Amino acid sequence: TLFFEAQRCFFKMNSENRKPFTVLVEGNIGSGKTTFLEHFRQFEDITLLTEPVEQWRNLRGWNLLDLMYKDPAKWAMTFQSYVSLTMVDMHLRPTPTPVKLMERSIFSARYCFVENMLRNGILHEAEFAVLDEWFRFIQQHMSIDADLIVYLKTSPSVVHERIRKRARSEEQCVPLKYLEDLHQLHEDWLVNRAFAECPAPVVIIDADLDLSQITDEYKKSEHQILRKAV
Ligand code: DGT
Repeated sequence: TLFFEAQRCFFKMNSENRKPFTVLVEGNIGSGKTTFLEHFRQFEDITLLTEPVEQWRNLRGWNLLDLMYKDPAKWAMTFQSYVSLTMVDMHLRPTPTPVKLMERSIFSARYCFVENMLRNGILHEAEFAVLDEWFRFIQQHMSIDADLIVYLKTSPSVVHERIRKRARSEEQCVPLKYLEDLHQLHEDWLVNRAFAECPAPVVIIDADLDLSQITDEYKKSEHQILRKAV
């Protein structure tokens, strides 16, 4: 019995220490990341980490997302440092299942949003330097690896229209140019590989399709995600 007990403990330790197969769901604002994650709610053995945006809208009663959109020069640094914290929290969150799906990551925060804010002068170079040092430190010292990236690829004009329709109050002044810039940065990061770091293989999904057709598109990626769940 001692042998069996030891064996049981060994298996338990092993399954607790085993890292989940981690999938990052990426794409422009309004590309349907939340809908994609919700599609996988029907399957067992997957942990879904959705909507960090709700935390950004309510930190002890403060709506950081709104502050950032209303006065970016003043609030961008504060907003991005909180985004980094919520992302690290998701990356490190212990997961009881063999598969973990995350909406966005610390990588898109750095390579798309922070990069964009640096390029258009919203972040001072000194502020950027601090955020980038944090990013590098986190990369070196914390376990934030991913196994697969699902890139929900869209056209800026399509997401612009979706954002207008969903009417999230903070986003009413988001111009098409902003979505075009973010689109290009997603492409540079995930398709053109312009940044040193692309943390995992990328699956591209055509996310311009509307809701009635997109389920078929989502199904195409199911096997890549689910076969890891066994
Ligand atoms: P979905 O489900 O694809 O429609 O996704 P969304 O649009 O609900 O979620 P997301 O993360 O693309 O964007 C949420 C809002 O937060 C959006 O107004 C853009 C903003 N946002 C997200 N991440 C960052 C970031 O790292 N920096 C900045 N400045 N804004 C961000």
